[in-house]
Amino acid sequence: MFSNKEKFKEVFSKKLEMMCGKRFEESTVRDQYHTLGNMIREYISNNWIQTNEKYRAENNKQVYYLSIEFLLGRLLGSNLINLGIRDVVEEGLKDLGIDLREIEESEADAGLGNGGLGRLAACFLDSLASLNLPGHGCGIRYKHGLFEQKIVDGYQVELPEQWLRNGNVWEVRKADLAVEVNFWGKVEVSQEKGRLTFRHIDAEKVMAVPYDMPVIGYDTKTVNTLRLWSAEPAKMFPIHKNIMQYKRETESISEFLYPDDTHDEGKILRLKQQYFLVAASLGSIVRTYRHKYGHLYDFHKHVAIHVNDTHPVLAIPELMRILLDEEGMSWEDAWHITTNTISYTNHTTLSEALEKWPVYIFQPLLPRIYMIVEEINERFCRDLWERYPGDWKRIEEMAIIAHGLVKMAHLAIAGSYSVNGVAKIHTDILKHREMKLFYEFFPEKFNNKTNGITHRRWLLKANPELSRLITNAIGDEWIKQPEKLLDLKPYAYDVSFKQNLAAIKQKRKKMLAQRIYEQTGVVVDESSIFDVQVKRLHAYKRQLLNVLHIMYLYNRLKEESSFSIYPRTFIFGAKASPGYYYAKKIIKLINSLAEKVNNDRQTNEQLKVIFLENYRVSLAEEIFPAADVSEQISTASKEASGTGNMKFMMNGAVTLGTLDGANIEILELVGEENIFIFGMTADEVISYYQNGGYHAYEYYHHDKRIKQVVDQLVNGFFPNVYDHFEPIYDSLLTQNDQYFVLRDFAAYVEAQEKVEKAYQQRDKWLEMSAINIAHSGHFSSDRTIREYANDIWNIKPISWE
Ligand code: DL6
Repeated sequence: MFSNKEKFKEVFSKKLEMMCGKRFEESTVRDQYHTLGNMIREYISNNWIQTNEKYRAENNKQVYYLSIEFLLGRLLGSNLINLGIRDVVEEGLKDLGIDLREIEESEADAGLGNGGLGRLAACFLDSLASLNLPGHGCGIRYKHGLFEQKIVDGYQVELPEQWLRNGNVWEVRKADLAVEVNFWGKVEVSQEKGRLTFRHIDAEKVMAVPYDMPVIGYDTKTVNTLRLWSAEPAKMFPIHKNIMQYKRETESISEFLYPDDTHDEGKILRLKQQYFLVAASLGSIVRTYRHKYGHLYDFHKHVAIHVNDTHPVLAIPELMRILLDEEGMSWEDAWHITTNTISYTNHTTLSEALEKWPVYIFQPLLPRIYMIVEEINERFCRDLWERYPGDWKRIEEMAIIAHGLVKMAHLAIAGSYSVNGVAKIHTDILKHREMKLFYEFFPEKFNNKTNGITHRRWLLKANPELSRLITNAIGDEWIKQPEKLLDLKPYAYDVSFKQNLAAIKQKRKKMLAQRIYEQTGVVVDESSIFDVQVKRLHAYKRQLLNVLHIMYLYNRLKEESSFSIYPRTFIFGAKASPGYYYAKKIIKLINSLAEKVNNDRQTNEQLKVIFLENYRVSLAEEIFPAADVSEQISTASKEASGTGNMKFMMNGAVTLGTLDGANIEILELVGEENIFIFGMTADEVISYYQNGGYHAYEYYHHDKRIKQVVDQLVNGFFPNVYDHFEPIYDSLLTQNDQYFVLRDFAAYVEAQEKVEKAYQQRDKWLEMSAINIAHSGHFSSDRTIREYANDIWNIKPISWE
């Protein structure tokens, strides 16, 4: 049906009439989207079946990637590209008077994630399938993804997201593969045939119903599966409970994506979500496995289970439970299998994000799982005692359960065979600081896997013009082998290549300017520098530093008649967790600044501030190709890796960043002449923390520029919000600026001046841009996934020959 455009047109119009029950001429964009989506599903179904048959028939080891988040974005466009049928479809639709882009834009973003962690999981799925690797995603089918952000009067307002409102054309409900998950109740212990037996009784049962989504590889027959679990009432509902209440409580498990990864609310629901994901996924993995192999003694030889951060770490006690209680194995055998099956990625060292569950919540909700965690803890502490006899302090610090809390990262490390960080510096901080004691005890488990992004979505799909330019220069091998982008390096000195590069950037800036106008009503200068900071709003990411610098520029433009700048458009996009008061203040601050600056006729030809609401994957695809400057200005040591930095780089933006996360690896690749690095190092930051911080007041008093902008937060500079920014002011002065905003201010101003100068040397700037693109292949998630496959999971590609 996609072999040529005539065939496509015929099938498409017939199918549309059949599916929608109306004449083609009367069809809406939604009808067209559904028809096309269904055609693709039909088209890939044979490959999907064959891939699964291969996995069943062959003895290839499989990996299951368990993640509480998969931030997929829109799927139509990337599926068309991966299948190599986008051109046929586009042309066919054009003949029918339909714009494919309009159809693509009608698709809701599948926003089942908060930010970097969830988007990484989505990139990994794309790479697994494209590399023909047997890897499947397991997640939750949240009815509502990450909230929709509206900006009202400068404030963030959250609306429930509705990605399933018009159905999900990519999913298949598999009700016959549902798994029962048990909560609450108690454990009955008895002696049977000379051994202790544990039975979880009086449990409240929930049905986990899988919805499978195809993960289509690029230019291959491999179609892997993302299995998302939905919570539904079980047939046997608890007799002691009101049925409506039971239904509500059950369904609430998969109703909302947990709004944040750093600020815990609704603890019981969150823990329920975690166990739900784990029990459903393991239940189904083990069922498939038993069907094929019978017993589970070689489970770890055929199956790898990866836990993406600590959220799915209950996979460890759950696998133990299955092996002990269902398979009747000894503790030693079960532990051997479990600790050779599970691997774990750490994504943060922020202490508030390291999950700890109060025992008083954990134990009653998951009584048998808690018993197993207790036993794991006891045995682990005994091992520690043997190695460090008498060192109570160390054992207390490393214990899995201590002071009434279950420490999930400790459980993850003790119960897995591999622990990886997501950038070199992050892994070093884990090994030598945050998880130092664990590294000393289990040095062989720790390893680094620097993050990556799928170049298919973030370059091929998001920036087709740039992709064509690259292909014209170096051929199309880079699409399958992104490291080949390095062949572009000589083109950084090629005049005509750079002219084309500039023209493409300009085109994308024009498109973004149009989007900005539609969304905000503000006209921006398309030839200004597009300086972009898009990411979750968090104090450590320091959107505030960016804001204070803009205020400083504004002040100078107002006060010094001889001062001028190269026109600059500062663009922000960020969602703040609904409960994160401070972050919401920063959003209001950005919007207040935008209002002030954009409406000042004295300055607004040189300076504009834009806040694009509802930052999400599809908007990101419009922003990255249009960016000149990529703001990666977190407090050194705080950003584990960052992946936005890689997406900007791949689209030719130049990084302005601190020595943090993967910025350091970008620097190593492009060289210091092709990046703007400023600010404190991680060692400096950490040493300040160890010595009780620094004196923010000194910077405030000694640097007039700082004093002025900080005072402006509270002195009426922002009309109508007189005391609104006091908490921000306090965070800098009263609370001594824990993210070193004032400390790094001068260095940031200086780096920004360098950026401005460099941008005006057009030829040099384009050279920097091209060098960045050339080196970005290293950050393809294909490289990252190959490293996971070879070093951690020990999985091999399947062959279609
Ligand atoms: O590894 C993906 C991504 C990193 O790039 C970011 O630097 C890091 O902040 C993010 N971590 C989280 C933490 N979630 N929890 N817990 O999202 O992971």
